[in-house]
Amino acid sequence: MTTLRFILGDQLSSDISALSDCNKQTDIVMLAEVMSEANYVKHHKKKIAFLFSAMRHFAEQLAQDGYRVNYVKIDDNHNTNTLETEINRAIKLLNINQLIFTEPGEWRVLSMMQSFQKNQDISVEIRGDNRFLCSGLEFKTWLEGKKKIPRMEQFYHMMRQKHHILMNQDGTPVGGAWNYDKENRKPFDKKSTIPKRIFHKKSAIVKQVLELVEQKFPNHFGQLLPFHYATTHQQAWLELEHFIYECLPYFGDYQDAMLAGEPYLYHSLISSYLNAGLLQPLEICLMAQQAYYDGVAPLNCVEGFIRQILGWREFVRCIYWHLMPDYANHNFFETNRPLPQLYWTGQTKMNCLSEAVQHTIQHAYSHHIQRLMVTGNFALIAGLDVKQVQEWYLAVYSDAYEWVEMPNTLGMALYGDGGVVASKPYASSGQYIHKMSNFCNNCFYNPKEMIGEKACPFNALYWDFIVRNEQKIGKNQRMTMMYKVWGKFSDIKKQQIREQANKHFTALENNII
Ligand code: FAD
Ligand code: DLZ
Ligand code: SF4
Repeated sequence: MTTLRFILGDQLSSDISALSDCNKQTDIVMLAEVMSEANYVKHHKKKIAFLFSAMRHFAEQLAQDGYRVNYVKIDDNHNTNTLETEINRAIKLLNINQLIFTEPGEWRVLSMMQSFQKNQDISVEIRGDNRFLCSGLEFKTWLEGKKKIPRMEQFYHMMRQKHHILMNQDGTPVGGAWNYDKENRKPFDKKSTIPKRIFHKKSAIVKQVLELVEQKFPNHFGQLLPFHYATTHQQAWLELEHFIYECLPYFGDYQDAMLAGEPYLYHSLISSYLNAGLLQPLEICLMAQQAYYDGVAPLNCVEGFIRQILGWREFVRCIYWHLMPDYANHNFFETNRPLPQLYWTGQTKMNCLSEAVQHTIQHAYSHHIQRLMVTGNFALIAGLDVKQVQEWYLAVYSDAYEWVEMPNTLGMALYGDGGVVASKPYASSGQYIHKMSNFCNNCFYNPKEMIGEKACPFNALYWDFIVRNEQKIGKNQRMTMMYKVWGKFSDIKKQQIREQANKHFTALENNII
């Protein structure tokens, strides 16, 4: 009996469940670079380069550790270029009769794994993903007796207790509160300097992969060079250390701030490494917690950071697996406006969108508040097609896999699930962006104007969104205030706003906004 242990491109952890109990003499560990994974959405060039480089480094490490590794490169002559056909080829070639997987991050890949169960000559085992801190079963048990899925905050309290993170001996949260978000909403005030980021020297593997990506994926979105991503566990760990000491002390304060030309501010940039398995969530939370106890970073920063990983990240994964496959078909606002060109080019007179998309083109990265309140907010209020928007987010960010992208895009940014993830739509006018960034200073539009050539499109589109969706969200208690404000506008003003919104829609269709 020969066992094949298949490791996906985002499963690059030596202690992953598919590798536990591996017999290094007889079992074969397989990784495969395939076109179908790079193309099912046209991933950013940097994302492909990062993953292929990290996969190759990981395979090299496994071989050094004594595993028998079958690695298929994207330019191997016999590569059939899908995961399924490559596994089938290996089954024949290597005489495989047992397949071991760790569950993947996407429903479609799980279906592919399950399809092998139809083959009676093969025994198939799909193991839970031990890199996450809350399993699907635990989540289901936690939901028992609850009328609907609770908000993330409640889940987060449970996770803090379970993992004893930032907890006192008596079961109360350290500092007396669970959440210090009120302290974490400052615009950037120039009082602190923004740390430089570390750049990693390119290994021979990285250099080779960069050439390959340029050659094989010339039409994919985004800039490949310069390329400074970490591609090994050691390098990812350096990134984490750099963040903890240089950025975490300010992370909370400026978590929601946005600044022109500064894609990173004090964010950790670890999501790509964490999601691919180069870092583990618990080690990150423990390191951040230690930084608080050592006086390196204040509680509001440390708690805010830990909440993103122990709370949001785990929560959205549980939501994804709990509600799929139906979840993918939600479209609460029934939107269908095509995704405009500016999402791919960054060419628009709206400086905030131009900045956020430029960051994305250059780095396959944009920090959370830009994803939520700039590109996400605009997609929401302009009523962009939820599928096209999700496809965009999945393709352009180097940390994007469906389990995390979908609940964030469909659920949080677009309110497309009708309120499972978010308690109200994250819709806002230009005022929010004006307050939290300096983007408006260099914009063709004026955030204070509602009507006219220079009126910020976020303003009229915001009100248009509110009005056209009254049936669906008018009764949401967190929205009633906005409906009262709208009700106080004169009829003429209401009409002007809606006409202005229509002008923005026309400009959007003609790519001249
Ligand atoms: P930091 O701001 O430093 O946060 C620390 C870590 O917390 C992140 O590395 C990440 O692992 C975790 N985290 C923070 N917020 C979230 C969240 N809402 N959901 C899950 N984890 C979170 N994150 C992804 O990893 N992949 C995605 O495809 C993705 N798509 C998103 C789409 C939209 C529309 C929005 C609004 C958010 C999305 N996020 C996604 C969440 C978040 O924006 C990114 O995790 C974050 O920007 C990554 O940068 P960072 O590592 O510097 O994060
Ligand atoms: C994203 C990605 C890309 C671009 N390429 C590969 C690949 O060639 N081989 C592979 O095993 N995985 C790749 N991935 C990651 C998968 O798409 C990911 O495992 C699934 O989306 C499930 O999360
Ligand atoms: Fe964005 Fe409006 Fe500000 Fe321009 S004025 S940067 S469009 S919020």
